[in-house]
Amino acid sequence: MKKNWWKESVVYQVYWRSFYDTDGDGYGDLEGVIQKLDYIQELGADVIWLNPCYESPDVDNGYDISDYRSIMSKAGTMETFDRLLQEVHNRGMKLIMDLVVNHTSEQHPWFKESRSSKDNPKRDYYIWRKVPNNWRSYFTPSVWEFDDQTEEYYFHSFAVEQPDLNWENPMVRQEIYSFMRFWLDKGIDGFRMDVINLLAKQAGFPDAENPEDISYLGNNPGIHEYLQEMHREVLQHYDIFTVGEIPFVTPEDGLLYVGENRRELHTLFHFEVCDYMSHWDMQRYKEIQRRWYKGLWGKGWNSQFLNNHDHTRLVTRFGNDSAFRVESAKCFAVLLHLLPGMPYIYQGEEIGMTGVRYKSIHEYHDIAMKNKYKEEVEKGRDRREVFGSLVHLSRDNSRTPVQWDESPNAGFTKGTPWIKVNPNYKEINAAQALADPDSIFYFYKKLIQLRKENQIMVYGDYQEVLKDHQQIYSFIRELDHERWLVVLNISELLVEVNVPESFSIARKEMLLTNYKNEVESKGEWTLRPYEARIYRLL
Ligand code: ISL
Repeated sequence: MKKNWWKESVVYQVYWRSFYDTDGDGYGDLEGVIQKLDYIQELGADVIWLNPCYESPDVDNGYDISDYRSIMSKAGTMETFDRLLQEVHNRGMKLIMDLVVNHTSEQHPWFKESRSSKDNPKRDYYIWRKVPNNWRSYFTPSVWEFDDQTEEYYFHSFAVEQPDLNWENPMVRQEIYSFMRFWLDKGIDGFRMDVINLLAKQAGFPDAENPEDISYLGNNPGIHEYLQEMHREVLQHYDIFTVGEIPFVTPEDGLLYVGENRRELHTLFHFEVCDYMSHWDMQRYKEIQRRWYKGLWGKGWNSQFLNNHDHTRLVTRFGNDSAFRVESAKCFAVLLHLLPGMPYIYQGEEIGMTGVRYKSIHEYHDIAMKNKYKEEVEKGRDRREVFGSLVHLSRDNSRTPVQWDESPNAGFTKGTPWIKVNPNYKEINAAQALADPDSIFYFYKKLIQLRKENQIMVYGDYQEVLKDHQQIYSFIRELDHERWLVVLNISELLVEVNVPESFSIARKEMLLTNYKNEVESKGEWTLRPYEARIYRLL
């Protein structure tokens, strides 16, 4: 297996607007990231992924960019960004930025020109049609929006305010490569590429048989030519790391994006879990891991994550955010850090932050949720019922401010936070975690430390044990002559496990566990709710 620095890294995702506010405007800022770098370093993560902080009207929290070469004033200035990058590098860490090039903001000067007249030189920077088809977008009932000025429809995969760029136009591609070089020349260490498999569109936009299945938006012919060109023109000239956000992808297709011989991307996020598995489903999860391991191992690199700024906090969605919050947070941490692939930690995950329940739709900000609410209510559905169906997976669940301490607003801001702080901040916060040697924070720290000292966590093969067990997820990682056994009880039950004799009688060393004192007799182990154990087999 080819070794690379990025394969050995742990990524910490900073959603800066909810991270730490230093100027009192209620939004986190880049200065706040600088001030908390020691905290991230203490945890041990080596790469920071910064969500978009470019100039933007902020309709979709920075994913609607109006100037690719400047910093949004809420986040700070270019001077602050340069200092942040320097400070990250001073600590031996790396910084990757979000690259959002499937679409821009409707306020981007290119779109303003494009929509101004049919013969504007930038008309073809976007996708215009006289007649819409029946596709729906991620955030609205149609991908087409009628524009009065020229009486045609433009295409948008997300909100109306996020028109899609026309990647068929070579000038668009060159503009994008040029600003990618601008950031890379500053010394950033790579990109997380937003919905990068959506760049190529289906020729002719044929109507879909089932418009609700929006997978027609991605993986269309031409996508690999674009990415290979991007690699040739830009990526290959820098020692960087790239991760593509790739919805609707199978391992077979995934390999086309991240295959080591493909000259496209290094790694990907697939969404078989986060987009489709609303609650924990053991057999399904194991099957997904099995298939992706088989599809990629030895050929391309995977990522492991169970939440991010779009996906509800993992303890709330997949674990137990009340009685077993700490146990389940640690159990999933072991899972994510021991499975093959790069682990991602989303800010606040390391202190076991939970999802949130606001009382009314007016307290939510997520454009995906608000648009869906409006759409369903306009169909005549009951408001409360629609609201109730959306809160569980609202993206705002993971966007509440990081809970730093028990002071007002969780120490996140001295002003009014742009989104309400989770009311549980007095019990769950970083100050408390840092003061408790048994905290989730220090458990993550140990896992990261373990990875730094043991390449088996990165390059070791993966083999399932107790494959069909409903509560237990167990597997072996193996590298050279070393073997580790991971045993996880992903349930609230006390589970008696008949472990294969070869393991139960084997001499083994416990490397990490989230319970004190193991309960074990020959051939039979008792695992408490969300108990996690990592053994080295001797
Ligand atoms: O959030 C989702 C489901 O709840 C995802 O399907 C998500 O919309 C999709 O993965 C694309 O997300 C990315 O691009 C969007 C942006 O709103 C998201 O924040 C970003 O992560 C448009 O740029």
